[in-house]
Amino acid sequence: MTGYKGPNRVFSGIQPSGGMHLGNYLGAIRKFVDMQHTHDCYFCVVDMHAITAWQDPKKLRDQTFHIVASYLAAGIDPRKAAVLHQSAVPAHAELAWIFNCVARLGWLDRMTQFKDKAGKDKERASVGLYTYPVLMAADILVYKATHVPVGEDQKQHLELARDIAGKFNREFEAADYFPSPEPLIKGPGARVMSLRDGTAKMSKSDPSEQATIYLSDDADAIARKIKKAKTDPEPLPSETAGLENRPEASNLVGIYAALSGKTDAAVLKEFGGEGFGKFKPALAGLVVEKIAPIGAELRRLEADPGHLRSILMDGAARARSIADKTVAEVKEIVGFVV
Ligand code: AQP
Repeated sequence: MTGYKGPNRVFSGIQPSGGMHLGNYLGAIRKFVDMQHTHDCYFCVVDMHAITAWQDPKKLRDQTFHIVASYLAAGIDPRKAAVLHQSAVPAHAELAWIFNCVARLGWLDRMTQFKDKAGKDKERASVGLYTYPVLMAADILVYKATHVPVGEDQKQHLELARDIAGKFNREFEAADYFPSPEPLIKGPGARVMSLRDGTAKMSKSDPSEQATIYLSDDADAIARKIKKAKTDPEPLPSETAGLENRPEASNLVGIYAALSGKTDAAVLKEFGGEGFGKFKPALAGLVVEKIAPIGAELRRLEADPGHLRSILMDGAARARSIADKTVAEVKEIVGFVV
C-alpha cells in the first residue's frame, strides 16, 4: 500500500434505493460486522448516490432508516463503528468536486456499471450517475480509508478510487497524502445472483420480487422464493467443475456455501447426485435459520425511527471530525485561500 503511514481505517456504504437483500448482506454487511472488532469503521448510508436514479422523496427517508436498521440487526454496534448518512457530511461532496477535476473523462467512460444502469438511452441518464464513481472515491478517501469491504460489482469503482488517489498525490506533490484503498472482495457471497436469472446479480431494483431474498422476508416468503427459484433439470454434480455453464445451480450452491461456512466443494460432496427437490428445502431451511432472525430484529428496530435518527446524528458528528480535517488539508494542498 505505497508509503502511506496513517491508521488502518474502513469505509463502506449502501444505497437507500430499496430493500436490503441477501447479496447486500453476504457481499457487504457480513464483512462489516467482522471488521468493526478490528478496525476504525465508518459505515454509511449513501443517500447522495441513491438519488443518481429517481427516488420518491416520500420513501427515501424510510429507506435510509431501513438500511440503518439492517446494519444494526445484522450485528453492527454503533458504539464501535460510526453509522452515518452521506448527506449529513458535506465534506464528501466538497472533496468529490476536487476529485472531478483530478479524474479523467476517459477513466469514467470505461465504467461498466454506468453502461449497465444507463442502458441504451444514456442521454437521459443523470450526470450524477456518470460521476458516481468520483463521489465514491471521495466517500472513501475523505476518511483516508485503507480498506473497503464490497461485493464484486464494485471492483472497478475501487480501482478508480486508487487511480484518483495516486494522481492527486503525484500532481500535488503530496506524496502518500491519500492511501491507496484496498478492496476486500474475496470470500463466499461476493456475487449473489438473481433467483430468476443466474447471470444477473441480485439487486434491489429488480422488477421481479421473486428474484430477490430481502432481509425483511419472513420464513414463508423465503421458502416460497427458493422453491420457485429457476433451475435446470439436471441433478447437482459431485465436483465444482460440473457447475460450469449452470449459473442457477452454481448460484444456489454458492448461497448454501456462504451461509453454512462450507466450500462449494464440501456442499457438492454432501448433495452431489441429488435433484433440486432435495437441495432446495435444505437451502430454504438454512436461509430461514440465518436470515429470518435478522428480519425480525430489523422490523423491531424500524418501529423506532427516532432511535435510528439519533444513531445517524451521532455517527455523522464522529465522521465530520475526520472528514472536515481532510477537506481543510486538501484545500491547502490545492492552493485555495483558507
Ligand atoms: N448481488 C450482490 N452480491 C454481492 N454483493 C452485492 N452488493 C450489491 N449487490 C450484491 C454489494 O452491496 C453493497 C451495497 O450495494 P449498493 O446498494 O451500493 O449498490 P448496488 O451494488 O447497485 O446494489 P443493488 O442492490 O444492485 O442496488 P440497485 O438495484 O439500487 O442498483 C456493495 O458493496 C455491493 O457490492
